[in-house]
Amino acid sequence: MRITEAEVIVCSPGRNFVTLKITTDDGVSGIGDATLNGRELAVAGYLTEHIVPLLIGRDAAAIEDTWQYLYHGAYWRRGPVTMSALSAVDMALWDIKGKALGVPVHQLLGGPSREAVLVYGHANGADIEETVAAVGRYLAMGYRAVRAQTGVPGLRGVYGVGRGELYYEPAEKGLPSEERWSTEKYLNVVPELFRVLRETYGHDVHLLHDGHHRMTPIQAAWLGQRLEDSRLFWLEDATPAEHQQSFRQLRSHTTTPLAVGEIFNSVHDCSTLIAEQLIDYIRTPPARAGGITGVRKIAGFAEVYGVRTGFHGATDLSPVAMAAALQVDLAIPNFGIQEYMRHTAETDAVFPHEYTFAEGFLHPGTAAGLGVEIDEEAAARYPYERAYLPVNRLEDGTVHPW
Ligand code: CS2
Ligand code: MG
Repeated sequence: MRITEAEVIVCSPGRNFVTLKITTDDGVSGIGDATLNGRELAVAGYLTEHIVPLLIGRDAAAIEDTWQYLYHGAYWRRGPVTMSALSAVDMALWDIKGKALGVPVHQLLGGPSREAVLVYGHANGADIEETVAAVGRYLAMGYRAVRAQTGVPGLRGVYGVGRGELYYEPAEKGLPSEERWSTEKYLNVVPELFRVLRETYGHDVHLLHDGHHRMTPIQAAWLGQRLEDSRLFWLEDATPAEHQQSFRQLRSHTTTPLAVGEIFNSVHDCSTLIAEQLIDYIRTPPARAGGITGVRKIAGFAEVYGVRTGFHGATDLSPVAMAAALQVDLAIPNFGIQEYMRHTAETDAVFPHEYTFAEGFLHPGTAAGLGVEIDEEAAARYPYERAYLPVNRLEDGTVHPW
């Protein structure tokens, strides 16, 4: 089965997406998500100019060899642009293999290890009261796990708050907006938020929180200690993880479970975190790590150390990325949870898919391949418009992780 065509489709049904479609001489085609929020055309260009010429004529069935060829062949390996492009190629080839064999991809990964995939939603509000009410709405929708993010008195724009009830889209058309941040003001609020949430909803629901890379290790340790009685499912991105060793300090101070990895793109970014059991969940999804082939390397390594997965699944990962993640979620033994930020109706119309939500779980469906398609005519109705993620600054103007 030879690759005869590879097409990069850029569209913007409410937000920008980049999709790679690979077609073979048997007429079977597969798709992969290549969206990198705020840098979409960098990946589209990498694919079009440097990857597509290498794909034509290759054996579509040789997935691992293609992965190694594109990973090592670049020489300048790793990095979000390179690995987002490789991720799209890999997802598309697994999609083709599943379709050619007439089975959903998880059947090629050892078959199902569970019936369905536990997911978490995103509740947010301008203050504790609003956020507690929003969590209640998610529980009423059947979610068994909810992430809670609240506004902070004295701060205007805060990560994770105020982008709508079901959809949280941080990227904005035009030049980057600027936000102001104070970790001290943030730390005044978060322990109380989760105390009230536990008082209101008890301990039978999973609660999660995203620190979004903003605390120093010792600030994160302080917060982790004060969240222990609230028994979070996880505290995510508590401190910037480029410096993996900083998690030794954090881990030594708190038993609050830790998750990290949505901005990683290879097992090398998290090998210390996993091997020293400094984290409980690794978040690097198929869209970042080199597709299904890439995350299998990370998940297999993590299994040895008792670290579970919790793949990133925000709105800027398309339904194609979600479908690919669900195939892996269903099969691997050390699955933890799947993030599920819903997409808008216009996005879902461009990417019709099999997966469905029911009572707190996603069910990937039985379609062969990944279980998702792209409606190219619908996609053409939504032209790309450059958009950027916000830039964050401390109150004195110093740039700070967003
Ligand atoms: C967040 C994301 O979902 C999450 O955990 O970290 O919303 C993240 O901010 C976006 O994916 C960035 O594009
Ligand atoms: Mg996050």
